[in-house]
Amino acid sequence: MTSWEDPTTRILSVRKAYLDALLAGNRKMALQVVRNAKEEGIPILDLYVDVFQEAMYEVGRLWEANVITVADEHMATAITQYVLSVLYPEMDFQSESKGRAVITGVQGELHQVGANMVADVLESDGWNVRFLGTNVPQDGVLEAIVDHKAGLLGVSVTMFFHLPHVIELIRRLKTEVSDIRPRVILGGAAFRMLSSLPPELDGCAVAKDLREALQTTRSIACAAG
Ligand code: B12
Repeated sequence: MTSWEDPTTRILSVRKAYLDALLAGNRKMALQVVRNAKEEGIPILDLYVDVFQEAMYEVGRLWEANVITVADEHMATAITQYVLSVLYPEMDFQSESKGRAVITGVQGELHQVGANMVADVLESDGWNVRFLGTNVPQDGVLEAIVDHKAGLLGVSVTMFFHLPHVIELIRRLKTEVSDIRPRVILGGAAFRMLSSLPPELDGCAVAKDLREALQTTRSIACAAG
């Protein structure tokens, strides 16, 4: 096998080409890189985690180091959101239903890309998903859970300083919503860094990335029958 055929080398070169397109502000090129990779048979999950997520983390490092501007970072996010929206209707959707889910970013949280990816991939895995976006007021999340009769609530938190909002949301879910008891899965950068959950979040599942999110939600769907 040449190094070009090695899947690890290949995904790294796709990531580099995608990142170059983001930094050049070239939407068409970003989409083309992804389309070529899909045609070569690179699984969508690998594209989401190993290309989009890792490229965005690199954008964050370059921004923090002042190598790129805040406008470059916004542009990279806009391009990634554009690419996600093009890929979404092209996904393979499982016909067998796993249940109903609400996915949201917590109140105050402006980071949306991770939650968006989780919503799309869970939907393609058979969940009937309502994706609320991010920075959703708690009342709105609770209403959406009741309205959608959700068996699963996924909450995304990037910034540590938003943890009190998720704690309050879960407290209100337990005390104010009586007839629906969705299982809760938490994710986002804040949970990637926490070594253990605060006691108020006992009973919630945590996923560090999309792969773990799929594994955990599949076992939740099995347990729910
Ligand atoms: C784009 C970006 C922004 C954009 C977001 C726009 C948007 N529409 O999303 C804007 C400009 C708004 C922004 C603002 C800020 N940002 Co910012 N941002 C980023 C950046 C570059 C990329 C984020 C991203 O898209 N990541 C890619 C996604 C796919 O990764 P992810 O969220 O981790 O998601 C994966 C998993 O965590 C998991 N997951 C995520 N959500 C969920 C949910 C569930 C239910 C599950 C199961 C799993 C799951 O699955 C995903 C896929 O595997 C990051 C860099 C980074 N390391 O992420 C900085 C970063 C997160 N931001 C940072 C900072 C400091 C800020 C600001 C405070 C800056 C400021 N001074 O204003 C504000 C805070 C805003 C707020 N109140 O929330 C820091 C945070 C450092 C820290 N931990 O303290 C980072 C790390 C940049 C850096 N290197 O310094 N940001």
